[in-house]
This record gives sequence, C-alpha cells and structure tokens, in this order.
Amino acid sequence: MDNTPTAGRTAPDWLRWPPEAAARYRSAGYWGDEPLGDIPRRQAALRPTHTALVDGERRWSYAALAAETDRISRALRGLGLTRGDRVIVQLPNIAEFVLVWFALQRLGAVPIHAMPGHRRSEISHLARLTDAVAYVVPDRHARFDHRELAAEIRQAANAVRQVIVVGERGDHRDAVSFADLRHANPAPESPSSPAADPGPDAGDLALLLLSGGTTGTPKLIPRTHRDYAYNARAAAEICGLGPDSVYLAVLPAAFNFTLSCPGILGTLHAGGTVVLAPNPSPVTAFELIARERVTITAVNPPLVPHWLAECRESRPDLSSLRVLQVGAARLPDELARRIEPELGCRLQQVFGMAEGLLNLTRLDDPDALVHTTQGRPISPADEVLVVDRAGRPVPDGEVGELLTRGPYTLRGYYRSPGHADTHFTPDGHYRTGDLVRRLPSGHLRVVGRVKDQINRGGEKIDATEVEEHLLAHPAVTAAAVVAAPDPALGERSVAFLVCTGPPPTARELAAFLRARGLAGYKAPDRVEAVPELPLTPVGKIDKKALRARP
Ligand code: OOB
Repeated sequence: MDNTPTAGRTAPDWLRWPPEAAARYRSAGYWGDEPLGDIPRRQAALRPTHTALVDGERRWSYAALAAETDRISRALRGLGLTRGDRVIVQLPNIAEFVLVWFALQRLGAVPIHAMPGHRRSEISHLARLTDAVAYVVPDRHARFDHRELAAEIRQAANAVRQVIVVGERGDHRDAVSFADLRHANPAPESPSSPAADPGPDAGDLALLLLSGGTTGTPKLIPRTHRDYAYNARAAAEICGLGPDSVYLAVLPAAFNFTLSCPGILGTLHAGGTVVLAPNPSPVTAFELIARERVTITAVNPPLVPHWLAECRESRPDLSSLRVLQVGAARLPDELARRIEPELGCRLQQVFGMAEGLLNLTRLDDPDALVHTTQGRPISPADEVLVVDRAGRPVPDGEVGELLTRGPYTLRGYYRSPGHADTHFTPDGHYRTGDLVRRLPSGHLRVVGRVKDQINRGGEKIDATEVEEHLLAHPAVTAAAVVAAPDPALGERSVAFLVCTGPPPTARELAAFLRARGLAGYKAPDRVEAVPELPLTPVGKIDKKALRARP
C-alpha cells in the first residue's frame, strides 16, 4: 500500500520534499498521519472533561471543543466551503480564533494567518495571491471596524464569496454572523454519506503563514499538517508539556510562535489548557497567571522590561509559572539575566521563523547558554549550515549566514516559483538571511542579518514594501528604509527620503500610508530628508552607510 499521505494526488512543487528526505522523516516518526483537525477529538476521547480552552469567563472542555469545532466545520461546509479552499482569518486572541481554526482544519480548508494589524494593502494582496473564498474578521478590534475593510476586500477580490464576522455586531450588509454559524444545527454527516469529504491527508497544505518578506510583497509560507504537527509536538516535548500544563497566549494567536512553538497547538496536543490573554499588558497577564495557575507563556523582548517593572510594583502571584519563553527578536543578555531572579521562572530563548526552523534553549541548559544564546534546533533532523558570502561553511564561533533544511522547514514559497533562487540553495536549504555564530554545543547566537528587513520589537517590516509605498508620495523621488537602534523596541524604522519641495513629516507620512491601506506598524518612526541617497560601487542604495548615520 502506498502510505504517502498525498497518494493519488500530486503535491505542487512548493509543497514537495525530496522523496528520500520524506521517507527518512516518516520512518524516524517525525511525520505522522494525524491531520491537525483531529487533535481536539483525540484529547476528547482521553480526557473529555479536562479544560482545553479559557477566554475570560468562557471555558471549553475537550469534549466541548471537539463537538463545537465539528459543528462549526459542518456549518462552514453548509456555506459552500470545502477541502483545499483558502480562508483569510484575521482574529485577535479570542476563543473564536481557535474554534474557526480547528473547524477549517476538520474540513481540510486552509487558514491564511493575517495579523490583527493588517489592512487593505496586505489583505487584498493575500486574497489575490491565494484566491481566498472567505474572510473571517472581528466586528471591531483596536478601534478599527473590520466589517468595512471586509466589505472593501469583497468588492475588490472576486474570489472572496463569504465574509464571516465574529462579535455582537455580526450582522453587516451581506456578511455571515459567526454567532449564527455557531448556533446553527447542521445535520451530522455519517462518514459513509456521499456528501462527506474524506477530510485532509497529513501531507496536505494545512495553513499559510505570512513571511516577514524582503522582496516588496508579503510571501506566503505553506505548512502541511504533518510538518506543523511535528513542529508543535517536538517543541512541547522539549518544554515538558503535559495535561497539567497551562499555556497563556499573550502574543497574537495567529503568530507561529504563539500557535505552535509549542504554543496553543503544542499544549492541546499534550492535553493541557490554553488561556487567551486579550492584550499583552503584564497587568492582564499576571491576573490570568494567578487565576488560572499558568505554567508557561511567551513574550517578545520589548515586553520584558514592562513585565519586570510591573512585577516589582505589584508583587503578583507568579508561583505557578515555570517557563517564560522570549523570542521573535534579539533579547539583550543583560535582560536575559534578570528574568529568573526577578520573575522566579526559567527563561527559554526562542529563535524561530514562520518558514520553519525553531531553536530553543533547553530548560536544563547551563545559565550561561540560556542567557547568551538563542537556543539550538528542536529536531535531530534539522540541518544547519553557517556560511560565508561565497556559501562556504565557516568554523564554529565565526559569523555567517544561517542556512537550513529539515522536516518542518519549507522547500518553496506558496505560488511563487520566481523566488526559488533568492531564498533557497540548489540543494534545498532555506537562506534565512540571519547572521549567526554557532557554538560547539550547536547553540546559535543571532548577531545580525543580511536581509533587508527591520525587526521592530518582533514585528517584521520589509523595507522594499514600505519604500514602494513611499515612492507613491508626490513629494518623494527616492526612498530607503533602514533599521536604527531603539532602547525599547530593539530596532525602529528610519526613512531616508529625497524630496522635491518640503519633505513630509513622519506623522504626515503615517497618514499617507494608512490611506494607502498599509498596516500602521510599517510607517517609518523617523523621517530624514537627504539631498541624495548614497550608492555602492555597483550603483545600489548603500544601506550600510545609511544605517551608520547618526
Ligand atoms: C518569528 O518568526 P518570523 O517569521 O516573524 O520572523 C523570523 C525572523 C528570523 O529570521 C530572525 O530574523 C528574527 O525573526 N528572530 C530573531 C529571534 N527570533 C526571531 N532574531 C533574534 N533573536 C531571536 N530570538 O519571529 C518566530 C517564529 C517562531 C518562534 C519565535 C519567533
């Protein structure tokens, strides 16, 4: 019998691992057969009454989570959604994110993870690139009316047939209210009924994550059921998660870090409890940690000083908290050293990427490694190379670009064959664009990057994308966006502009970019007017020289 999960159908190029690598991952047990949508049902059989999900006063047992995601899945099918359909999901940290996500997985439909801050420019690009058939939004979030944006997207993107609105004000023009879907009572399908889809295979595309990108338009990262499940499972094992674990989701649930490193999926896979924080403030988080006896949570470096200050101030009960994961941007060593004595829990540094490779410090690593490195790969099958500009491996301890391939790292971007040469080596390594040093123990220290990106406290900004929008401003004739050090965010963005006439201020530019539908965090923090941009000998904009300017 051919047990290839995609048997009978050919996987597209961007989803294809070489057969010998795939065979190795399967025989080593890294790749299993369980589709992601089966996790709640498996746990419901083992521990039906155990709490799976907490959102404020709302709680779901595993039995309730499994039953509800099945019901929503049937209701979505009733709307015409089917296996393989792409669906843009843009929800904050509310239980509906988890319900919709698993309901889509049950169907074999593919969620596209938009971030809460994304606007018309990003969403319409996602819709066009994927031919998404549906878009799931909150009614309002962070003082923004998502229903208006959804109506615009639906006008502009023909494929988007359904807008599904979560929240009290779900009735909007011809949108579908999620509350109605949730309470609809579609007839259960018998597995033998001809209408029932067989459900997804573990080798199918399961979700599309957004890449930080460095080429102007956001690229999408295809993740399969089996590679993403392995990512979550391996991380959960390293963190020692089990049914007694309680994970607090502080960063956006749609972020790969929060969803599967080990995050929400790793916790549910292990039979633990997921608690959703409505915002990342330490006041909210500390209250939830004490009330729900949270054992593990994850933040980005800019949040750390706020957490330490609030802890000093309010003396919260953090006695249940065993692990604080910190990642998405470089954590300064000095801050790393303060976490354990001040918060009373173990620090775990996390260096990951939506493209795949995940590095964690281990809970029993010596303090010196936990404080100064960003961890080592989670899988024995992760292949890591650190290379010089010519692509030759450098000795341990020297700086080079990190290349990687492995059982949960992509082999190509979604529907984007043109990017193969830029982002992958001929033998299938993903070029991360990160500069690292590798220690003999395998631990990595992130020291910089070669990609044209700003890491604004964990939020990635593609310089080219913003530059293209800036060039549309009538006063701007040339633009270059670079990172500058920032004490709070680690990095912030500076736009160097050549202008005809008086240059726009940062505030004017922010309004201009907002009107163009760009997410707010991409607006330059600072604007510098210059007579001309410095060029390299080959005539490219010399960003190194710009970064060196005070
Ligand atoms: C995570 O994922 P992305 O896709 O938003 O960003 C990936 C990039 C990395 O290539 C690296 O440049 C940077 O973010 N990064 C770090 C870092 N963690 C990520 N740079 C320095 N130190 C770290 N600890 O950011 C992400 C995905 C999964 C887990 C955690 C983070």
